Amino acid sequence: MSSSSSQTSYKLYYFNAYGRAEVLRFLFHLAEVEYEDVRIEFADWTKTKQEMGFKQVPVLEVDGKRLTQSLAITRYLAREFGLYGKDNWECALIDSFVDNCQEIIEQAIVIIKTFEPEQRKKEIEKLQADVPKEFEELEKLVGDNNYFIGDQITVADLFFYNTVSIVSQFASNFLQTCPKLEALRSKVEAHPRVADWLQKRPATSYTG
Ligand SMILES: N[C@@H](CCC(=O)N[C@@H](CS)C(=O)NCC(=O)O)C(=O)O
Repeated sequence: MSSSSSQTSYKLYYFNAYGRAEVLRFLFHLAEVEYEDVRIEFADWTKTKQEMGFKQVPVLEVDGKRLTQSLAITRYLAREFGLYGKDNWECALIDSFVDNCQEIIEQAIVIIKTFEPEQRKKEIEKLQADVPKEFEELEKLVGDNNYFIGDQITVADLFFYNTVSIVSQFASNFLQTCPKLEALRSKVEAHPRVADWLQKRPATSYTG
């Protein structure tokens, strides 16, 4: 963990939703680092949007400096909190795993953004047909370690767990042919700090 983490002031801006910010909240909770979890109400967004970099969230403020892009923020916090790999190769393996998960998430986001009922139904069917194959590819990346890398939980495990949660809104049984991933999902969920956040986190009506 960075020696400066305990004095650093963090402010995370996102909607009152899980979506692209929840993995960041998991990271803070695992590292036991305090932050201000600013949850913007959708009704206030038109005004608040103007104050956000690239007019989007999540945005992370670190001692008053702002960072955009959820994956950049994810990696920054993982590095700060010691939840990344121990060398460049492990970090690259984690990046690859996370980026593959992100591609799956993007398919779910298409559904979240599609309001026309027929089109939405088609997008859901597409996701249900495609994601099991994509998880089977991810399964091949998981070795025989306790977690994705070694014996310690990292951002890869948290990101994967969050991906499964997002996809579960639209599909079920998609890990049926992926025993290693299913075991990883259960292990992450049973991690004491993850379990604690799952129990404590505010419920949101909008999970995407
Ligand atoms: N590539 C960006 C995408 C950010 C993004 O699409 N944010 C959405 C919420 S998930 C947003 O701000 N939507 C409101 C808007 O664009 O007005 C990232 O990963 O941070």
